[in-house]
Amino acid sequence: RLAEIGVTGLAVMGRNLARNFARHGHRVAIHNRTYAKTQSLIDDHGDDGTFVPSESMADFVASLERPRRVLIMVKAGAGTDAVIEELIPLLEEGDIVIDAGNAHFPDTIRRENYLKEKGLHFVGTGVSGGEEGALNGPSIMPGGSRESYESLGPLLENISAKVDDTPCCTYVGPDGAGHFVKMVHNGIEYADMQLIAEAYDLIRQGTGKSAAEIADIFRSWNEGDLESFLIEITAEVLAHVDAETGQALVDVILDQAEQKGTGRWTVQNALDLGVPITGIAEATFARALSGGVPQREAARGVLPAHTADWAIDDGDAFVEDVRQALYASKVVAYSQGFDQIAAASAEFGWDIDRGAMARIWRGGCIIRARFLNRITEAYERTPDLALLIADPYFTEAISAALPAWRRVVVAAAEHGIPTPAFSSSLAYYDGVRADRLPAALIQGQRDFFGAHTYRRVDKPGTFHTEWSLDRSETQISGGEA
Ligand code: NBP
Repeated sequence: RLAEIGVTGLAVMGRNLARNFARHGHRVAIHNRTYAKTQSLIDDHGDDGTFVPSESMADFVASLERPRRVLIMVKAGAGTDAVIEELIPLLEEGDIVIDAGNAHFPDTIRRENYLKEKGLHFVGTGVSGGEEGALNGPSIMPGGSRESYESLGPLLENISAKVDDTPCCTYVGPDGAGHFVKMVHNGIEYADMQLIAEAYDLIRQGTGKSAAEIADIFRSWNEGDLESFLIEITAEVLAHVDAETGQALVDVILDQAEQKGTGRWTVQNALDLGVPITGIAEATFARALSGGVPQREAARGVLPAHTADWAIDDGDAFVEDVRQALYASKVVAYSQGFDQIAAASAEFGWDIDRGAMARIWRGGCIIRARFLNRITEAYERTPDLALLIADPYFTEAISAALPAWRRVVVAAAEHGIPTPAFSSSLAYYDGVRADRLPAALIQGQRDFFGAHTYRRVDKPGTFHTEWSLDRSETQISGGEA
């Protein structure tokens, strides 16, 4: 019998995805450039289900039923292109090539176009949840043609995480849509992690509590609105004691955050689309700042703080303020991420259902969280919602948290605690709700030095003031309607 799906690329991710398919009763063809990995999968986990191993790509392809479904899980970039080139001559019209690696979405658009010319379907899919998710149920975000989803979707839904029996996998949209949504997911993950780190830092510096005590606080937060995978693992990390020194592990880890680049892609794309995703951007820059060793060396002990001692009378009240500030900032970061998805969806014609994206992020992935249900409900109430935080549920929730949020940002500024994500989220909130913004002055300045023109509040058209002449105003375009 032929295999239903094939997986090529059997490092940690591919190996676990193949095992996941096998455990769900699918016959899985397996292949890896270096055969040893294929053999070790059979040796170690052959009893997970039915594997059909092949040494050569030709045998691998020949072992698949038609239309063939070939899932590539190799190192993103040149590795993916190399495998695609190898596959093309072996495949036939209507076959489906799936790239489940972390591809950048413009590459996915390019590959989809290229394979379409050859009569092949190309599905770029986001897969989140790391090693563990790949084995036990990831969140899956497939793009590509709807037609390919008919044949592939049921298999992917089978192996995905389930929340209330609903698969954390759905069709996202054409060509690069799936990888795009995965990219924004990762950006949101950066923001969420930075916000949690700021909350921890505020409590640590504000109250002097130990890492272990703060672990208990995060454990209790995980019972409420903030319940999520990231809060849960934060408690685990903070509670962990280093075996060598007996100190909290977090106190012996070097404080320089690294990144693989998806946060950077998210911010670069947001700049291209002109969407303010301040939470994600600040989180990405905060990692860069932490790794900016020469600058930190030059500043340490030299730049003054001019802060007074921080004496918090009521530690519990402060911790509760931080919890509320964290929740409000987090909602803003997600709201911004969903704005980016909406903007890209319009730009690329993807027609992405944002509520469905929140739904498939509820399980399997790193940002899985209880409050994603509230986001899905908000987009179900109003599918074309312009601003997530303007949905009544979130407006109310942020309104309740607002006094605490302002207190926390003030305290952080007064005591010299860097809270770029908390502070910028609050600035975004105040900016987006403002009746008038000082952008009017910026337009005036632009007109002054560059004759860039401005529009007026009281009549249509564009205008220019003759700044260097008599300062009279000229109408440049538009006019009485
Ligand atoms: P790696 O990213 O470490 O890639 C190793 C695999 O790529 C091996 O199977 C290797 O074959 C193969 N490969 C390479 Br490298 N170059 C190749 C080429 N030119 N032709 C054919 N095969 C090639 O594996 P991974 O950590 O399992 O990640 C796989 C993908 O999943 C990546 O895109 C990664 O970004 C993504 N990822 C996602 C998550 C997540 O949470 N979603 C986590 C980790 C990774 P070999 O054995 O012959 O060297």
